[in-house]
Amino acid sequence: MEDVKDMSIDSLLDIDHPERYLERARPFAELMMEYECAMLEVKTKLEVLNAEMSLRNARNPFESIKSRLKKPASIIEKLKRCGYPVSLKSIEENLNDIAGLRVICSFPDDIYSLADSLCAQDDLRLVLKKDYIQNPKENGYRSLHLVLDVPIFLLNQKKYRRVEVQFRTMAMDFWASLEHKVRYKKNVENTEKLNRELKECADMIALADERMMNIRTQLENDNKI
Ligand code: 0O2
Repeated sequence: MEDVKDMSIDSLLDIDHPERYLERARPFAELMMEYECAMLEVKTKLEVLNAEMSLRNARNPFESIKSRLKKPASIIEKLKRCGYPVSLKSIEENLNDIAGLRVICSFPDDIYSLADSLCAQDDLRLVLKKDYIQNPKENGYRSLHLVLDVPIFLLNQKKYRRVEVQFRTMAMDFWASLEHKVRYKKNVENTEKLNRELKECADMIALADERMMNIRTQLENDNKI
């Protein structure tokens, strides 16, 4: 019998036989549960770092964490768009961002402190690091992305599941939300002009982030005992 993990999702959706569909949907639900557990593990790790760093430095290294599991429709759309088979095995092998965390920091240096501390944890495996802060995208997008393989301990086994963590300052996040809206809005007039303006805003934001960080550093130095 064909392994459910190798079956295409179209053939899993056997609408004439709902009982078979429910049976086959279980492995998908299990896979999503595992991604969710991995996401929770990383979220907890970040909260632990937040607790320790805020005690040491008398301020929080991040303002908030958002988490999301990619929706089934987006998963299928991405697999198809990238030319990958639409199956559970293909999700595991080809997609890095089923489980995603977004960590919003006040200052750029906190991003690197948090990311370095996270990567130094010996149970995590760093799969990929994309530094769009040092190397912004052409459109001005800035964030630090980590892809981590995270161990999860289930009833009878240990597995690794992948989690993407995006670190941004509040200002970078503000920019990315607006840029995302512009990109996905239909019937936008003069896109070129908007993109140029967005790029200028991204550069201003990067400068403002840097200057705010310098002010904070000066305050900290002035108040050192
Ligand atoms: P959503 O809804 O945010 O999840 P990959 O993710 O590996 O398929 P890629 O493009 O190499 O492909 O990944 P990359 O560059 O690490 O970017 C993935 C995610 O970063 C995107 O996810 C966005 O969340 C964010 N991102 C990357 N570039 C931009 C950008 O130019 N503008 C904005 N606003 N966000 C960006 P998704 O899947 O697009 O969407």
